[in-house]
Amino acid sequence: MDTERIDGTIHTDITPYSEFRNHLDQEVSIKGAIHNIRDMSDFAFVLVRTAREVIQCVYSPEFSEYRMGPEVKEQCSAKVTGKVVKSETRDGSERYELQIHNIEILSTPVDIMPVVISKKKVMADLAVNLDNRPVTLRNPSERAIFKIQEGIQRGFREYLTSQGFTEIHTPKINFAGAEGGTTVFRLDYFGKTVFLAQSPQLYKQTLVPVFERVFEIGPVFRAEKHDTSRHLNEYVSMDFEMGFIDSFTDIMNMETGVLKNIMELLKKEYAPEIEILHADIPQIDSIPAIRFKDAKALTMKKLKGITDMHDFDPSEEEFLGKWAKKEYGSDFLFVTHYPSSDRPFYTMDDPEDPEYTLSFDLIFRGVEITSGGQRIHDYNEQVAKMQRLGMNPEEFTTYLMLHKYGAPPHGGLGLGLERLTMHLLGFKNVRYASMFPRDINRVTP
Ligand code: AMO
Repeated sequence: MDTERIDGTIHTDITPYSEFRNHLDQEVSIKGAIHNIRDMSDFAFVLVRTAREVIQCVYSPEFSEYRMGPEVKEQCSAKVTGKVVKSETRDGSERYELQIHNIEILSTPVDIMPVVISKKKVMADLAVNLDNRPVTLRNPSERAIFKIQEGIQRGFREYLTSQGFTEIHTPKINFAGAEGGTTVFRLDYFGKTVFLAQSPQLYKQTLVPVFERVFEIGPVFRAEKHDTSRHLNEYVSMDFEMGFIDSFTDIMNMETGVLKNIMELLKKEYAPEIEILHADIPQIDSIPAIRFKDAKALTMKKLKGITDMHDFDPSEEEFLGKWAKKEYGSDFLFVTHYPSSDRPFYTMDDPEDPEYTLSFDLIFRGVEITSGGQRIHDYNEQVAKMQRLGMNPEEFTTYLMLHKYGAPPHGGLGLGLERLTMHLLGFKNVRYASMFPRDINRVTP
């Protein structure tokens, strides 16, 4: 019997675009989708979409014996072989193209595209774009959004790993809702009612006495019943939790470090996507912080019709975003010491003023992207707060093992990936920053 040995060696006969400069005037092959064909009568531009670039290839009968026929059409998968030459660019930048010697078709579509994706942007309204996600995501501009999103997650993960955090994954099918309120999805679990995780809150805290510092990037679910431009029913939450903190400002400092690292990584390794999307990547040196009370006084003075004294509405956040930019030149603003009545049961009240909490939100370009703070670590204090809020501590027995058997002072935060992406890229709707958004009217594709 013949057996093969698989030793992990990757054989490839294709040359990535980043290597083109080392192969000037040589023949190389690329594989990708035929993105666009522009026939210029005696020659043709054939744009090939590879994993990250769209490579310009030029067909002319002068270049080789090969004759391009009607079998070469948009969205075919193909292997294109040709000579690397420098292309002329208006701005004098370094670009390369292929003079085609051969096109080998690897697959052929059976239907025409439902939406044109070969232009710079998808020229369709949001609903049509989302209905056709499997193809619209192939558009280089749409794809760039999610490449940037990858960079954000890498920046988060790499920075926290460098700071001694352990990456965790917590269950998404849960015995209780962590964030309270009505935004919890119920699920029939073999006859029992369980809940989809609104956040990894209870588990990430539980893991502090185990690893001291933990983080998770994962999906969370919110049964938001309203259709807004900033809410999804499933989103990606980037969470961390750290033990032995001296104060909740330790968490804000860690987040500032995370954000600096994300922005630096994007500038360094995601320049092609930043260019495609004309993204304005903020420079972060430090982030100003203002107390909730003082921020409220500011919005009350400047805006009319403010009724909620325990939180901010979107117009107040927008105002505070502009205020931070004007006063401090900062795209970010921490708002600290939120009222106790507005924060979940695990939040530590401020011992100096228990009407307020040791908590914060981070506002980025006028929208909240993070909530965080110090948690209660004392068992009796946590049980008493639950009782004060009308909760039954017995429903949280396994969560309370954290406190019962000794937890260090700790805190953490949750950062919404789509919200951060949305405001980094200047979108008006969070759905643009979600590959396959889930909202009250959408569960497909
Ligand atoms: P919170 O509920 O404020 O806090 O959520 C944290 C961050 O998650 C994002 N976010 C959303 N993004 C899209 N659609 C939604 N429906 C949605 N809801 C929230 C926002 C928000 O700032 N456990 C705490 C965090 C912590 O204290 O560690 C929590 O989940 O960017």
